[in-house]
Order: sequence, then structure tokens, then C-alpha cells
Amino acid sequence: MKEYIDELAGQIEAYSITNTATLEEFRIHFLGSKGVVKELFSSLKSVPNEEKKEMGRLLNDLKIKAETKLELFKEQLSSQEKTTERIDLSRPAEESAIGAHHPLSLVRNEIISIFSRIGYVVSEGPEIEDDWHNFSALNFPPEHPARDMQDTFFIEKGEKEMALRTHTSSVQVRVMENSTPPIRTISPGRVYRNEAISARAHCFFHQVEGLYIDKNVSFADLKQTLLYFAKEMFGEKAQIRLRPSYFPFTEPSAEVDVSCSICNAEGCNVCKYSGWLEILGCGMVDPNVLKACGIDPEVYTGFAFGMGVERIAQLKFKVSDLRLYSENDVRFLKQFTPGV
Ligand code: 2NL
Repeated sequence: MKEYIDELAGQIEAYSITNTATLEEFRIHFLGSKGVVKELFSSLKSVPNEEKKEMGRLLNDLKIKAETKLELFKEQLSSQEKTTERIDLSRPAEESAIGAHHPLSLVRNEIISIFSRIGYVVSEGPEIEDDWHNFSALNFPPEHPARDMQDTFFIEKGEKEMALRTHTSSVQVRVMENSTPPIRTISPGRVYRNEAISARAHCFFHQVEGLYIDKNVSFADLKQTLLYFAKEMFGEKAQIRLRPSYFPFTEPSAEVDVSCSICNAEGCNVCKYSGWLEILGCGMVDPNVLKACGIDPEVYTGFAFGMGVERIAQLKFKVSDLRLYSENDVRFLKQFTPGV
């Protein structure tokens, strides 16, 4: 009988249970009311008295072995069932969020598109610049305050002192140095100023600068180009006005206002009840700049302008605080692309 019990123990271990049907077969075969374990218990009667105790113990162990295996597989199968129950393979897939373009990208792309329609090509350049491309070639006098540590981030790069560019004019200096007029280019990019961060200022912002050089380019061409831009960007009703200003790299220079599209120039808190919003700076390229960049100012003239992308986006989208642009809050970002 002992050999038979050992053999059954081996059978229990080897029994392959793969589903609820084989689990039930296992139960009936070993532990059912007519199963092998029951049968062996009834045959215990005929075992000699001195062996009864030992056989009883072995039989009990066998029963526990079968019961343990039964319970283990019952649990495994029921947890498998639960997981397969939860997955409905016919269910439509969940839609994943597709994200949105950053408002600054939208506005930059629109500016590029507006100027590319009148023949401007995009030029790009490094964000770490030398003194020549950021200042000297652009007619900044040696003592100009913009060259001060307070306004510019300077960087040690080997022997040479470099700076984070404070405008993308540095890109246009390279374009002038490396090509001959006519030149029609716009330079979008990130620029840096050493300023305390507030709702109205950040230590970096985004600019698009434009440059047009050819024979007989006049201030009237500049005005007309900027009026075209204002109407494309802010609507057909947009008007511009120019106020005299000063930049080292242009002469004469002007600041440009666009009529307030928020209140139709009637006066609101955004335009501070003036009906006008400042959007860019511009001027005729200073002859010193043309000379420094290898272009003969006796033959060629040109105009240039520069605008802050944050400022244009603020007016277009009514953004109240500049810091929102760099916080990456999806609730802010999602407002500018329809359907996300
Ligand atoms: C502003 C004003 C301006 C320019 C940028 C420029 C570039 C070259 C030569 C001459 Cl290569 N001028 N750029 C001219 C006038 C104004 O930017 O308020 N920017 C945010």
C-alpha cells in the first residue's frame, strides 16, 4: 500500500491542470466521493493494526497534497479569468491626446509665412556670439550700455569672451558678410537679456528681425512693407503709425504702433486708452553697418526691423503674463490650437 501511495503522490504532482475542465477532472479523480483517496481510506480497515497508524498518516499527507494543488490551481485559474474578463478586445481604442503647437511657434510661423509671401528667406545662426557679430559690426560704440554685464550674459569660451546674442541682427551681419545684394531675409530666434524676470520681462525672448538691402530702397518701402505685415497679422482694418526713435544700427530709426485690434482703436485697458499698441522697431540700416559688413553704402541702401514674438502673441491672443509662455501648463497651451 505504501508503494501505491508514493505512486499516487507522483501522479498528483505530475497532473497537468490547464483549465477549469482539467481542474474538475483532477478533483473527481483524487478527491471525489468515489475518488482514489476515499477508496484508500476505506481500504484502511483491512490494514494490519500495527501498520494502521503509519498508513493513516501517509494517506492524510496524500490528501493534503491533492487538496493543496487543487486550491492553488483554482486560485490561478480564477485570477486569469478575471483579467481576461476585463479586456474587451472589441472595444474601440482610447484616443490619445495629440498635443498643441506653442503660441510662440504659431505666431513665429505666421510671421515667417507673411514675409515669405513677399520674397523674404529665413536665415538662422548661433545663440552664442562674439563681440563683432552682436555689437561692433552693428555700430555699437565701445561704451554703449548694452555692452554692459547688466544687460548681456557674457560667457568664457577658451581665450575668447563670448555673449548670448541680445538680438538676431547678429545673424543678418553674417548674411551681409557672405552675400551680395539684393538681400531679403528674416531671422527668427531666441535672444537673451540679463534682466530680472517679471510679468513683463524675461531673461530670454523670441525675435524676428527683417532686413532688405538693394539699390534705391527707401523709407517709403519700409513703411509699406510694415503696413502689409500689420494688415496680414492683425486684419485688413489695421493701421500703423511711426514715431521717431533711436537704435545704434539704424538711421533714421522709428518705433511702430498698430491700431488696437482689441477695442478697434476706441480705447481699452490693453492699449491704455490710446488706441495704439507698440509692436516693433525699425529704421534705415546705418551706412556704418553696411560698410562693416562689406556692402558699399554709396551703392546700396536698406531697411531693417525687429519685433518680439512674445509681444505679437500677447496682442493676438490677449496673454496677460509673459511667464505663461515658459511654464508649459497644458491648460494654457491648449487654448491656441482648435480641437485639442
Ligand atoms: C526691436 C527693434 C530692430 C533692427 C532691429 C537691424 C539689423 C541689421 C541692421 C540694422 Cl543687420 N538693423 N535690426 C533694426 C531696428 C530695430 O529691433 O525692438 N526689436 C525687438
